[in-house]
Amino acid sequence: MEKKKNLSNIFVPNTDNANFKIGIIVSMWNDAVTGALKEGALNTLWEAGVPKGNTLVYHVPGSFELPSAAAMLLDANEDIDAVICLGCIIQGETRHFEFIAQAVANGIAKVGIEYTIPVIFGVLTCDTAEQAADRSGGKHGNKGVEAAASCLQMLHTHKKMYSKTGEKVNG
Ligand code: DLZ
Repeated sequence: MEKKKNLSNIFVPNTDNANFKIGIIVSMWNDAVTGALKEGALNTLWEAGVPKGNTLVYHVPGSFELPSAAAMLLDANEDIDAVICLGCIIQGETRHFEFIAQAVANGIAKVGIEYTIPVIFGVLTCDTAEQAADRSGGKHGNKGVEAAASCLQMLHTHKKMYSKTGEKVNG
């Protein structure tokens, strides 16, 4: 049998997650794909012990709106510990793709730096709809699962930084 490359096979911290409150912003553009990303992200968080009541989902029209929605959410809710942004940008006939992808990547990075909390880039940038399907529960895994795993890893790293308990390396 062909060995499938599954990028979702990454470490998911599964202890001490019960107090995390996580916002998930989902773009409605290519909603079959982003719906699958959302499902992957939510199931990963819940299976890792984040209570269902601590995962708050919001929808926006397209990926371009993800960074501003993440900033709005953090502005409105001081108790949110992290935000996962989920979207799917597919190459079309015009230059929309490059402008949107660049703005979204830069915007999401900027929100994370400004608020100094994890703001995760769970946005597919694909040439074709098939590539997007392969990465939203298909043969290349589910980017939503990876986004949730990255979010939990970053939350634990953040916690260690703020409690000044980094790993000490002897040598
Ligand atoms: C306009 C547009 C286009 C052409 N393509 C996509 C896409 O592939 N993926 C996506 O998430 N959004 C797309 N959008 C919508 C923009 O992200 C945005 O919602 C609109 O330009 C309104 O600001």
